[in-house]
Amino acid sequence: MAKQQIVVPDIGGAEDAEVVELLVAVGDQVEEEQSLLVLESDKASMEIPSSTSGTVLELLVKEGDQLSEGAVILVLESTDGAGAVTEEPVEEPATEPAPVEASSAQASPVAEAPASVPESPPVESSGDTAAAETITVAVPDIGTDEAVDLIEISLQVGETVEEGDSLVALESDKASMEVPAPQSGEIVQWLVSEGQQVKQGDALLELRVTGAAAQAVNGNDLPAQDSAPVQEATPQPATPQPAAPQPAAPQPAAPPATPSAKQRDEAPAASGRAQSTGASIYAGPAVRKLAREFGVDLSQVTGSGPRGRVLKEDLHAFSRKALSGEASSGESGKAGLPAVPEIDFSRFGEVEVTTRSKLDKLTASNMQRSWLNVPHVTQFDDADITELEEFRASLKPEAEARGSKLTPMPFILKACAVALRDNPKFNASLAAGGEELVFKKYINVGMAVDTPAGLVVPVIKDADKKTLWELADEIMVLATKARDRKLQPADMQGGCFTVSSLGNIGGNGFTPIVNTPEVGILGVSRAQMKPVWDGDAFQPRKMLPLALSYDHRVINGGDGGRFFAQLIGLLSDVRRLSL
Ligand code: CAO
Repeated sequence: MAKQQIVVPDIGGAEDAEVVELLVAVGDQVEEEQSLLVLESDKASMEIPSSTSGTVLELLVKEGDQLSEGAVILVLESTDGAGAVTEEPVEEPATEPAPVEASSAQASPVAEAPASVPESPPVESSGDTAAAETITVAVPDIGTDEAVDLIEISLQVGETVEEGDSLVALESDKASMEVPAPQSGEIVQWLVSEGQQVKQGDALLELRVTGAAAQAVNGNDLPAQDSAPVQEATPQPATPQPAAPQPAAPQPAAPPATPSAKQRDEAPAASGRAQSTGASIYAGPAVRKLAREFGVDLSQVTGSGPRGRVLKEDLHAFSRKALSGEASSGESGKAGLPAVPEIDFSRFGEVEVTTRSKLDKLTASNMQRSWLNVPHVTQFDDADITELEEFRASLKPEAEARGSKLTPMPFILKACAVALRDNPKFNASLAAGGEELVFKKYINVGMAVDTPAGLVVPVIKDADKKTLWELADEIMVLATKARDRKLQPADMQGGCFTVSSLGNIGGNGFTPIVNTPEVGILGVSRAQMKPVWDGDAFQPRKMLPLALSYDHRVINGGDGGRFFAQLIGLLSDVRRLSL
């Protein structure tokens, strides 16, 4: 066992990167390559992996601290026999940082990164370091000879850049990377435009470098344009670099790649502190920096760029909306909910995109409204419908003679109506912002019907007053009207409670969503013969799985239990339905 200090490795020259998340605590056992913390600089978020395995003895940093290369993060009691015994900061980091990645493969549009980071080409002084000089910056070695998309130009003509500032973002099928400025200077002219495809060696822009920074370049085999020297920049891949042990070696002249352009890290919240929601963002450093300055949580912004990339315009539009008091953009980002990132599924295989029907969209929005507004509780139980089924079978000839179809549904509707009558809270709705309860003196039961066009819920009015035959006929009429799209709005209004039956389809159970402003819904699954213990022996009984969901703002567990017990009792002994 040996104590070993773990330090911040080479993080691409980033100074004072902020500790946005600690991933380990004192006493934790960590493995080699396990991430210890997340650092965020202006350009990147990156996870810092452990260079060895061991137990965390001391944690020397906290969230919010600002760290640079070489800073001691923690002391490990190393379990790696080969690990050096040292109390000193290690000379060379054993691993390179890995950028923060999306938690799911789908969330990350980046599959893999170039295997290695090319160094900048050697640069030579022009000899006259005080003079301004224009150089042409070209696409550096990007790990492929293929053309890649130029998806973002970060600056405009006339703007000045510091060495290392992002100039453009490039994207191939496999990776996304930013091309940083090889030197400080002023943008003279862009030689490319967004959306264009470029390859290694293509001229990107002319940059006027001044003073001591002005340097001519040779040795890169790139044709000079307009007699300006051409300089390759070092690309900054957006994806993890291989975290392999590095021998002690002098640092390259130019900053090594830092993870950036297309990484998906956590956006800073309005408080300026990164959120740990796991929401992943697709945005370049320039946009991230701007978001930080605006105090905008990037996870709330819907990207309109290629593959959902958040653009500066998106950020401006978001800020305008926020200032005017509107909710954040994106359906799923409303009411402060973290937005679900849009995924380009076609990257994983063939897809077909269709427009959703109005009914589908309406159902979706009703479901979401109910789900978000109603504190749901769902209880489960089985009703013994052996006798109900015998009774139903005995009525089959009569049903056929009447031109009727007697499924379990009319019995279930009737049992619900009786239980609603005896448990009036289930037949109520909240009103006046939750200050009042409206008890309905009518008992109308909705019935979910699955149609090719979507889900509809016609309502059987005064279900308590109708006979089983009347209910059976009305079920048939309403289900047929629903499937033929003949239902009128009035057919679907005035419900007090809903029954959703998947009995003809299958399943052991499901958790139905309350059809608010109703407060209860019954989910019916497929009845099955089961062995049931009667005290002396197992008996074959037909058991009907039921799920009762209710709005816990109105219905307490006791209310739910009583309603359910009565319902189960009624279905188990249908003679009681007539009482
Ligand atoms: N267990 C076993 N068998 C069942 C059953 C159950 N719980 N419920 C119905 N069945 C049987 C019926 O008895 C019938 O068989 P027989 O013809 O041999 O008697 C067969 O399944 C077909 O029934 P059905 O679907 O025609 O009639 P229904 O009265 O049971 O249901 C309706 C009518 C309109 C509710 C139904 O057709 C339907 O659309 N269900 C889907 C509802 C839905 O989508 N819910 C989910 C909403 S949330 O997404």
